[in-house]
Amino acid sequence: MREAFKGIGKIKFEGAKSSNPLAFKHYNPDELVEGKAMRDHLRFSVAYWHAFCGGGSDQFGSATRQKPWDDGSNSIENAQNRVRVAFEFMEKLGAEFYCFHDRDVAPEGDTLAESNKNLDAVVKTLKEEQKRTGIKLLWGTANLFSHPRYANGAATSPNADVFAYAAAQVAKAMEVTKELGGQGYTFWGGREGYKSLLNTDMKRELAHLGAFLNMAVEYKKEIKFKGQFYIEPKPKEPTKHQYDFDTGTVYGFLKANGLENDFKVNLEANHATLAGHTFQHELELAAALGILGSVDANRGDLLLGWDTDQFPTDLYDCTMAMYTLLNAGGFKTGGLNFDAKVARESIEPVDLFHAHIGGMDAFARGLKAAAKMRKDGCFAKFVKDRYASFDAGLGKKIDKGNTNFGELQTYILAKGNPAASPSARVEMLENILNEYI
Ligand code: XUL
Ligand code: CO
Repeated sequence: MREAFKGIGKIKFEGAKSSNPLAFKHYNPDELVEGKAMRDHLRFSVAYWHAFCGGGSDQFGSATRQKPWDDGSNSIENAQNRVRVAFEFMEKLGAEFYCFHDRDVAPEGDTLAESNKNLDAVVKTLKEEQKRTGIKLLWGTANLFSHPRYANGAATSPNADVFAYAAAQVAKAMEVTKELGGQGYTFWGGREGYKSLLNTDMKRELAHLGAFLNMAVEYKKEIKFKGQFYIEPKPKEPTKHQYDFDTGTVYGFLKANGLENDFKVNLEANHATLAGHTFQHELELAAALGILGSVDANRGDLLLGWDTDQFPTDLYDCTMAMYTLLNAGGFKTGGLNFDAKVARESIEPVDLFHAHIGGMDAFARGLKAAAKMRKDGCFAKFVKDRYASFDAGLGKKIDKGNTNFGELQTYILAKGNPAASPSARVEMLENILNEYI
């Protein structure tokens, strides 16, 4: 096959002093941080849909991106060729994982049987390229939101036949994910939500979603797929309200449906901010609940209220994300998947490199800063001291669940008013954080 990214070689680590825009300044894959190679901490993944399918169109204008390798057709040959281009890109970039939706990699046919056949043909090429390069599948997923049949949802569609179609599509997507050695499988509830409550039976839709995911767990066992299941929360867009609103909502839903041991969350930075949270908030809560799985690495725009999926470059965000991740023990099956797209104005193939290099360097800096914060331990010590009253005496009994309202009443009536808590030192801590960035 002809080289698609001509003139661009393997992206190398050249260090902070380099002025080469096509080199890493901070991401040095073999460098050890806390005794582990950066590549194994960060587990970078390329999102197939944005990187190789998206053309840069938006609601006001058509595609702008130059993709000289793409003949614009819906043929299997073009899809297979796109796979080879993708692996050339990932190999040159040094990304070790990728993620895809079924309909990104292979064209949708007129029937499900035809779509499955198309998928099988492209999976064959994906398998060959994985073997050739050693690049692995972080997770696979099914696109249950683009086709008009899913306009009213998939697992929460009011049409039982659409529910069945979605189940069959997910079953096939799980099978190919297994075939490709995928380490996970993601459920993003594309249109699982509503536009209007005037036409929606919410109780019934939530029950259907629970049933759908329970059947997916059953099928996973049936086909012996060992990957991790993820739910990707998002509060809105395309629907007004999406049922997988945020980590807290997803956890409640999993518990209510007996699924809390079968799923973790795949957290996306831009989805967190759409939900009115910081990215770190979502990571911290997921870690506290034991469901932190994987990350869709991107960022939103403070001035735009939708899912802009920009490449992550905010050093505070990347540092705080890595701080929470390291404190939680790091990724097991998950990774940092760049669910991000180049700007509509960034039209040349080389821009895909600039975008990913920037994201990888930003997270590498975040990782190093977070490791230093952990080594110095000043934030951890502050937090530990702040809760010291729970380490002994009555506080310890509260922590262990060994007391009751009666005892607490007697205790505090005898003791009198609590002493004022020491200063929370918000500004001092923020100033210290700045020293690490
Ligand atoms: C949409 C989104 C998806 C999921 C996979 O906002 O993030 O691309 O990551 O379906
Ligand atoms: Co995503």
